Amino acid sequence: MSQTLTLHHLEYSQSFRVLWMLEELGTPYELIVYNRDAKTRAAPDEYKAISPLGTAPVVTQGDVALAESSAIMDHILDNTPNQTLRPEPTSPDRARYLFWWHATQGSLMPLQLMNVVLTLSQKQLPFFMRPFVKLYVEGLNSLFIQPRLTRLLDKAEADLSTAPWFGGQKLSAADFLIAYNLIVGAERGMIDSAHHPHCMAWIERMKALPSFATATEKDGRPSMGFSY
Ligand SMILES: N[C@@H](CCC(=O)N[C@@H](CS)C(=O)NCC(=O)O)C(=O)O
Repeated sequence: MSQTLTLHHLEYSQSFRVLWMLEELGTPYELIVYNRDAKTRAAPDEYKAISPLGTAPVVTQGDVALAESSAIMDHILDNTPNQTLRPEPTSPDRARYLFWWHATQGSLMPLQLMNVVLTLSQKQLPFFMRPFVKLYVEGLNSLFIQPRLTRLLDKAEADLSTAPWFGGQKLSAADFLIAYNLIVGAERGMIDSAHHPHCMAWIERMKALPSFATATEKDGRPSMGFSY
């Protein structure tokens, strides 16, 4: 595709993944930054009008308007010659890369979202209902969410103890995809140095990339503070 790719970036959102990967690739693109609604923190109406799902990220290129982080990142990589952010199908790292590429959006993000939605929903309830709902939420957390999160984070720890990146020996698109989840997770206490030292060291390696500094500058915020 020869037309310019435009990233419509919603501040402090999952579109940071795309912004960060584009900065890492160093290929030309156009950037339009949108602020969240000051009151609701949702994407503004002008943003929702562009995105097929009303969510961030979205890119436009010619008459294509594409949503979904991982679809967008694959689309960008498909159109970037000589990039090295996906291990070749013949690479010994390929299976590991595919696992994290899909597990991030298919398993990790839904669990993190459920956690947030359940926590937030309790705050909306009338005071007298809270103790009952709290018990229900704790039950869901301990029966369903936490065991699955623990298995995933244990696997992340184990994998990062054998090779430095989620895609194996080389930095890959999987690192830029899962970075959002793990940085937010660290900010909210889901992972910490005592239990997940390899994940925390990987976050430091990611933040040391020059592309992190340029992407955060373009995002407009000096430090992280993402929301879903
Ligand atoms: N699975 C989607 C999730 C997109 C999503 O939920 N984005 C949030 C931002 S982090 C959003 O658009 N929130 C603003 C809103 O819903 O108004 C993706 O990876 O692109």
